[in-house]
Amino acid sequence: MTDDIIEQIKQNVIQGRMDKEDEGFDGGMVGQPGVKELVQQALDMGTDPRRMVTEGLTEAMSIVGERFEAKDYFIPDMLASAETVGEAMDILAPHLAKSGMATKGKVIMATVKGDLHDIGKNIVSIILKGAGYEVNDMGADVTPERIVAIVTEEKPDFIGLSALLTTTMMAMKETIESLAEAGLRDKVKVIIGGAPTSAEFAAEIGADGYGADAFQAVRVVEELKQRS
Ligand code: B12
Repeated sequence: MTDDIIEQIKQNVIQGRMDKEDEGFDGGMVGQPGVKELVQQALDMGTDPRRMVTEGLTEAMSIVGERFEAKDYFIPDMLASAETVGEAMDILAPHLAKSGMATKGKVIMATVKGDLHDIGKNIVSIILKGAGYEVNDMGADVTPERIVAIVTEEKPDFIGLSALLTTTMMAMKETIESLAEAGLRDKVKVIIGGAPTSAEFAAEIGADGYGADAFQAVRVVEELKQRS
């Protein structure tokens, strides 16, 4: 029974079905319970919320990631799945805290100073959250000073910086320099992303990693965790 409902949660995340009104990626699923209803039902049955996260949500998102890389899924499909995970995590969060499930790490996400593009950064935040990280999303146009302040206060494990403009990419370098000046550079790993950036640019400005998309963001964070 428990295995069944976890499998149903997984399949409905893959289908991007938030609730019973949704068609699903393959279509024709209106009327069947979606992720919201299934997660609530599973909690009512006493299912371990940790299993829902690891065997349901996380496994589903890695399949969505594979489909995205294979170009079977496009951004709206990936977003629909990611949003179901976000919703499920909101329902599960208080139960996870009670069950003592530690998050995999804390990530601060921000689009850098001068840049208002936040769609990609929002996707990365949702996918990292779905992968089990605690994410504090600071929004767009975030100055180096605000990043230094939040790192001092919240002591995150990672910072994810996003930039979509060639003119704002350099604010990433500025942010890293400000962290160094504040004596915080070795306290936090910095990963970057956004269309004009690259692994070479990351190395050039002294970032710890680069991700071309949200799933690579998860991969880079996991690799950096293993190394530290
Ligand atoms: C939507 C959009 C806007 C919207 C933004 C709305 C919003 N809330 O984000 C609005 C209309 C506000 C806008 C404004 C401008 N825009 Co605009 N915009 C775009 C557009 C069409 C799509 C960007 C997008 O959302 N892509 C989809 C997301 C999912 O992709 P993504 O951001 O790359 O994110 C993925 C990866 O890069 C990665 N990633 C992203 N961040 C991070 C972070 C980390 C840590 C990691 C690991 C990975 C990662 O993962 C994400 C998910 O897979 C692009 C063109 C394009 N086709 O890309 C132009 C574009 C980025 N814009 C451009 C420009 C010039 C502007 C303006 C200057 C226009 C103007 N003259 O006013 C302003 C600047 C405003 C500002 N100060 O920021 C140019 C940039 C050119 C350049 N090389 O600098 C582009 C490329 C259009 C063009 N071809 O000219 N824009």
